[in-house]
Amino acid sequence: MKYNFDEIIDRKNTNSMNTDGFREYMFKGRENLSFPYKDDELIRMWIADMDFATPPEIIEAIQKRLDRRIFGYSQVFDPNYYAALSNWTERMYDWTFPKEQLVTSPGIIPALYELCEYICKPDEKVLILTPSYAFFQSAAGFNNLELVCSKLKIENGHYTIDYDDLEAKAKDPKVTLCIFCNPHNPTGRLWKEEELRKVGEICLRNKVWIISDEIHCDLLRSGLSHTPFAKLFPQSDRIVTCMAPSKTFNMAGLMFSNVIIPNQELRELWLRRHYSFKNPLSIAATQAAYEHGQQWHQELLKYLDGNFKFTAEFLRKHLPEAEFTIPEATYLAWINISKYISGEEDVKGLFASQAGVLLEDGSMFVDNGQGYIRLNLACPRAILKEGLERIAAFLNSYYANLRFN
Ligand code: LCS
Repeated sequence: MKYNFDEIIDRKNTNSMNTDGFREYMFKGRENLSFPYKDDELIRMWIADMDFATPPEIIEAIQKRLDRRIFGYSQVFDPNYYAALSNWTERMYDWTFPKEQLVTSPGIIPALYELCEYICKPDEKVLILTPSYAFFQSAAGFNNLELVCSKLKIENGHYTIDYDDLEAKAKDPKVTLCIFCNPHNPTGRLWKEEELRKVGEICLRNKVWIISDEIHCDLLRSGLSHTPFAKLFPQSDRIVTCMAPSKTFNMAGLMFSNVIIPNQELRELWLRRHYSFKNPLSIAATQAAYEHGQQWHQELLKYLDGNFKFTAEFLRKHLPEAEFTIPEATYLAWINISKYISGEEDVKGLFASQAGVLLEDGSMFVDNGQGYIRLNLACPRAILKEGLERIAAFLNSYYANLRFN
């Protein structure tokens, strides 16, 4: 390995949400909540960023741009940016798109907020699959659009789409947009071509736009490959693709993402309304990620494979009643712990205060997540081990107490 994913890096006092902002985000209104651990002794497995250093190739590119010393108004003018991104999508997913379809955004979340507004009329509805990343709901809600949920089905730890339910909901003429997570957060499903085709056919024949949020598409178990939704429907201009270097290369704070809008009218509306200036350091960093990040990315996937294997073995041994299948995608473990703990209102508070672990529970996702916790495994193995040990000790004693009482 050229890169060291075992390194433990101090993130405290860097204005990081993960270390410095968790109280406000997770325990709003209860910021004085006290835990038996000091803040920097908590094991943090919640927000979806990584505890690994951003690749040195990216940091060097930022340094090079810093050396130019002037940071005036900037946009992406250099054609090498598109070349870098489309080479990446070609190599990774055997797919590209015309240059003019590409716009950029400070993030996928702000893009979702904008796209909901541009695509939907005020009385229309947005369709999502649940459990869902909560910001899909927020993007609809912010635009006063009603949310319609189709629950994923689960069988033997494997999530599938309920096509009949999806079709019934897509048929509502007021449903005009589906925000689809490809691959899926939090379940980690890497959708097969056949599944994407079925969803696409349902949406398109019912005149429902699709935003395919593909932010997790580079975080797959080694050997697997991602299918961009739009690749399967080249004749349609109603599929918007969102991709970003933020999750893949751990640079969410640089606020730069790609939005591919094939529909000319929608793109023109975006270009008229969207605030178009960009952070020049982020442009340099993103281009470098796509140009020089491949080896780091391959090693990252290997390390994550190891973390998933470690977690699956640990759970089998120490929490045998937990239901967990290694996901095909994301660095997130979605674990059913309902045999150990159920009916608790504040599961994340319980884990923080009793186990000293910050994690997200099913209630932090939209619908259909009861009984689950989500662990972020993108951390050095030693931290992962400590986190899992604390979780097991807490759940086993909680369970023993329940049975005893
Ligand atoms: N879309 C999905 C599906 C995500 O999972 C996330 C981050 C974003 C968008 C955020 O995009 P950004 O605006 O940063 O470009 N997911 C997170 C999560 O599950 N916990 O913390 C962040």
